[in-house]
Amino acid sequence: MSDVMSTTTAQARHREVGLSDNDVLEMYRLMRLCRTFDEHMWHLHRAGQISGLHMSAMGHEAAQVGSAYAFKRGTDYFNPYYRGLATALTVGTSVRELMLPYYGRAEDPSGGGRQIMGHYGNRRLNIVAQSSSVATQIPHAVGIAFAAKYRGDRVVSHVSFGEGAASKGDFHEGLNFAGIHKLPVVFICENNHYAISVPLSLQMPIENVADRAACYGMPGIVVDGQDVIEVYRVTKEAVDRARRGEGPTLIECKTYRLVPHSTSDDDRFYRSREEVAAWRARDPLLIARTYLESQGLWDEGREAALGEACLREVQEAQAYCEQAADPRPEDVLRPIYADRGG
Ligand SMILES: Cc1ncc(C[n+]2csc(CCOP(=O)(O)OP(=O)(O)O)c2C)c(N)n1
Ligand SMILES: [Mg+2]
Repeated sequence: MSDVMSTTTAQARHREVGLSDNDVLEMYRLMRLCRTFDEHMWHLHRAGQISGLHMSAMGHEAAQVGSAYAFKRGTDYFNPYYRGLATALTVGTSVRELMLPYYGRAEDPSGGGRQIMGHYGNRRLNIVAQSSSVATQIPHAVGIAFAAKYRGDRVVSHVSFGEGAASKGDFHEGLNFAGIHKLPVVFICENNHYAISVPLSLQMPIENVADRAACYGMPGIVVDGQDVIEVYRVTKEAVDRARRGEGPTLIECKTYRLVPHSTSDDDRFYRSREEVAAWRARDPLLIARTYLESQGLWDEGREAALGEACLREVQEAQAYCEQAADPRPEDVLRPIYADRGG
């Protein structure tokens, strides 16, 4: 694994890929906000203040912010998976909206208090409701891309998933269909090397998920998932390609989750502390921050101010969620079945 400094240069890589200074600062803010939210939810869970569980995006922030930032918010459709906290934030989900499901409140946009956390459905933002069953969002995203092409809409469909999901039939069926019909969909695999406790070597007999793209007639790209600018660069190319009508792309972000699978997991049983420490040295926030500093865009003072602002936003959301209303019993079947009126 290369060391943090080696991934950064004094050269303005962000401008070369079409990102302004404000864009990279915003990308870093989203990554930092996601991390703050994530750590806070972990603490709330351990303190017994939220029920259920928390699934963390820690370590995946660059893969998620870098990829989601390349899509057109308000136009494109998003199909993230349960680890997609930073994806949801980048698409425009507020911290309050992210937190409401943990409290089962009526205002939760993903299901009015009936959906579990980590299912980021949001009609306002074109984030499609998800099933908890791994990989099912892949055929959904392909169906959306098919509809867009059929109608002649210039919409690109986003879908993200883990490498474990890439072993399911949904993945192969989805990519095959998208490849045949040259659909406007970008498949983003966040390969964190584990499906809960199962290591990569027991999930697939090849090194790269992206190598499978060749079977489905689309480009397969491997990218350093810890480097937000690099992830943005390859995703932007794929999104532009899809919007030009040239078909799908499979992108594989090599990444790592820095914490256990969920608040119910203990990763000490299946991975060494040395391995975790080696990946912590390539924490995507550290890499992004080092880059911003090399560009003269960041310093200790700004870091401290951003940290405080993020914590305040998360604490305000918590205060709001604690007093927000529960769903009404009479709404229990809404919106499970279509409302046909009358
Ligand atoms: C069809 C199905 N099988 C099993 C599960 C239980 N499960 C939830 S997450 C997960 C691991 C998926 O790993 P991966 O796709 O690599 O994503 P990661 O959590 O590592 O980001 C499993 C097996 C499930 N939700 N759905
Ligand atoms: Mg995984």
